[in-house]
Amino acid sequence: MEGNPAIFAVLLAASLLLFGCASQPPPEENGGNTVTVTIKDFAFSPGTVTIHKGDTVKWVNKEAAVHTISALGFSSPSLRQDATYEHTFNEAGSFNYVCGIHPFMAGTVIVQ
Ligand SMILES: [Cu+2]
Repeated sequence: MEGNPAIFAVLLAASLLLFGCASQPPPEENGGNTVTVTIKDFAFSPGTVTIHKGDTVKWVNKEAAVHTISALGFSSPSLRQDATYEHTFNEAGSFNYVCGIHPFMAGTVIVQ
């Protein structure tokens, strides 16, 4: 009888682990993830991100210059240093965007 509680605890922990994994679907297949694009040195990094429908791209301005995200269907306000902007992509396609202040800054979001 004395060994049983320990065995039970191990089994419980194992089953919790298994259940925990099983209850989390593979994130890349189900949307709802957030991918971060950093703005630095007057460039978007990475310049091209590939995501799935329902995912969100979060832009973070990591420099003193003010930037925006400007695309056909959406645009951000002016982003000062450390400001962020998020957009959720619910349709598949290739979406090009630029900085509205520095149009030579370009990036692409590919939504699968
Ligand atoms: Cu800019």
